[in-house]
Amino acid sequence: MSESGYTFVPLTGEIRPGEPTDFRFAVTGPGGRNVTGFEVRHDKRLHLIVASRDLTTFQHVHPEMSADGVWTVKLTLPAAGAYRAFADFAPAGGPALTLGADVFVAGGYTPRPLPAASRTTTVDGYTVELAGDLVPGRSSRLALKVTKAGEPVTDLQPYLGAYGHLVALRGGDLAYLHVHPEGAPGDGVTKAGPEIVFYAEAPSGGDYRLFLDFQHQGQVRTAAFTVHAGPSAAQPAPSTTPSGKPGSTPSAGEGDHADQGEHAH
Ligand SMILES: [Cu+2]
Repeated sequence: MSESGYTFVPLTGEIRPGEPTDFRFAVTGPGGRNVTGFEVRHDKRLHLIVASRDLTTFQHVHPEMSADGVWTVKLTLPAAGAYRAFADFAPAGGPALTLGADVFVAGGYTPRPLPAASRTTTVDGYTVELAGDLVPGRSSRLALKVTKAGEPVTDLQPYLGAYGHLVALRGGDLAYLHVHPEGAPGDGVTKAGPEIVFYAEAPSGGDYRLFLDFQHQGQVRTAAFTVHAGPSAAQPAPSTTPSGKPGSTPSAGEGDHADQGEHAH
């Protein structure tokens, strides 16, 4: 939640499940004061990502800042449990940062396993197919192909200066990956679908959850995938317990990709 002298400070107390709440926060700078000067990146001064700890819900929203540097956005967190909010911004004259803070919603909580890894997911009648692999320690190309009713979608609309926005979070600790799109609308090269191409670097092996925001026919939707970076999770660790102990059986995700978050604006 702190880096380079900047701190992400949530100001909202209790949040109840399913109730729209004004989520308020500030970013304080090296002097301890609220920062009010931000660079515009991808059309906005600050991008706020909120994911449930189990990575089954995701929202990408754009809060408004008051003159005193307090940001506010209406959030509805669907169920009790732990969430992580990420503020992605660059203070004027400062470094680009992504700072995270935990947000809790009171009530009984049943954690769900990470949905099973898959190269295809669906959202609102769109199918999104992933080509390419996350590779620990180096940048790799990921292409996401959008189709609807079997037909490639070739008229994606620019959203925040790109045909798609991809957020990748590591399953174990919600580490936030920086992902760069290839090309931009209007550059004379980048097509409006069906493929959206990104470069992403996984800092380690393990499971990651990818969330793709794309806009078509005036509506933004989020497609979510679980992907594994590095050697298969099913591989036994070298030289561990000599006998007996059957590994846990991670029969995760019963075809569970109906977890697309809402994209509030
Ligand atoms: Cu954003």
